[in-house]
Amino acid sequence: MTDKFKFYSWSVSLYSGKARAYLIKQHIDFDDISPAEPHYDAVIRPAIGRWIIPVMETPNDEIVQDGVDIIDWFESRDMARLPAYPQTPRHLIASLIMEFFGGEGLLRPAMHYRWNFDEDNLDFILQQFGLFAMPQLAPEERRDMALHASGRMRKAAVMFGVTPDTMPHIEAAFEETMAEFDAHFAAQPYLLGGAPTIGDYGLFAALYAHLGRDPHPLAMMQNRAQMLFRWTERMRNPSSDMVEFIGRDESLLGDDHVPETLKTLLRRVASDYLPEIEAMIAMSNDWLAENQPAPDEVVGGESLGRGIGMCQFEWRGETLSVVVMPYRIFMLQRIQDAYDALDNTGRAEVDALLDETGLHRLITTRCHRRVERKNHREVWV
Ligand SMILES: N[C@@H](CCC(=O)N[C@@H](CS)C(=O)NCC(=O)O)C(=O)O
Repeated sequence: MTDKFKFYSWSVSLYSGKARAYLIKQHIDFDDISPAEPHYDAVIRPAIGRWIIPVMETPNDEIVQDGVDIIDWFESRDMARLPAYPQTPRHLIASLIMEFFGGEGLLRPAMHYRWNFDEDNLDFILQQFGLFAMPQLAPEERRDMALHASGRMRKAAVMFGVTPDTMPHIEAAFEETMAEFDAHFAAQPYLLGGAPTIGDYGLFAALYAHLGRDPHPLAMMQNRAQMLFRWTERMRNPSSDMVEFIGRDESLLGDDHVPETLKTLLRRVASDYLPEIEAMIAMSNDWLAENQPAPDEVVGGESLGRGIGMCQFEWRGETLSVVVMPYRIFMLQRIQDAYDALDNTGRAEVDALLDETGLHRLITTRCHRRVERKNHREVWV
């Protein structure tokens, strides 16, 4: 028995970064533990029914899977030093939108910049994957196994819409996005002022493990988006780490204010992610009508698949074909639920923000069935 939380994770893992940044910022006493530890296969994996990270084990041996569930475990117990969910309407909705964008919407550039720049990245990636997955093996054996395992992840990049035709667009869009983040973090330490919120944690998923840590995109960020790079550093620091913002404290911007630089980022979500969300929901609704999953049926079935098919949408003059993953319905619901829970005044304020940034369809584009998390899995309700 220990008082520490155990955090099963890898530094190379996109979703581990989201929950780890939260634990660090809340000053939670935890240890990072590799899923290569025998306890993972003996206890954790049977309990959650699949191999996945991050997983948290509490001092009372409770097992919590999924970045959202780990964060909400602390939030629902009032254990947060800096609450992740803002109390004011515009801040709450903007922050949840950025959480969704960071964990799901930025996966295309995250996969592209990890897997398609072998000259700069491959030695580092294989060394790191081997090191974390198989620390007990000799370095050269680790590399061979990591190389073998990497084939599946390269294929996943294609499933997210990374193809020779789309690559130039993914790169152009990410360069623009990086500049927009850089402008925001030149003016604000975090998304909403002096403290991180759920949007920061979600963004940290893609913007750290892949885009702010793999050699090629890291060099891009360090050379061209230094204030974004500073934010990735800040998000790993238990202090507020905002030395360059003289006189700021750990409070959010007053009056529910959404700065122009954040509105620009919301417009980016509208241009670069909303078309995919609409296509994903349309496909999911068709799929639901045809397949009629029973209530509580595990999404993806017993095969443990995360996708239910592919959808197509237009973006920058290309037709993209991407996997439809119901976890994203769960993430979209979080925004829609928060919106539905607002009073009339709050809703009107949020409506104005969404209209101004082209994001109103994020609220009106709804799946006919809900996706919830139950027994560490996503299920159809
Ligand atoms: N929604 C999950 C996603 C976790 C996830 O996809 N983790 C990746 C590593 S970043 C993983 O474990 N992949 C294993 C696999 O797909 O087999 C969360 O937020 O925890």
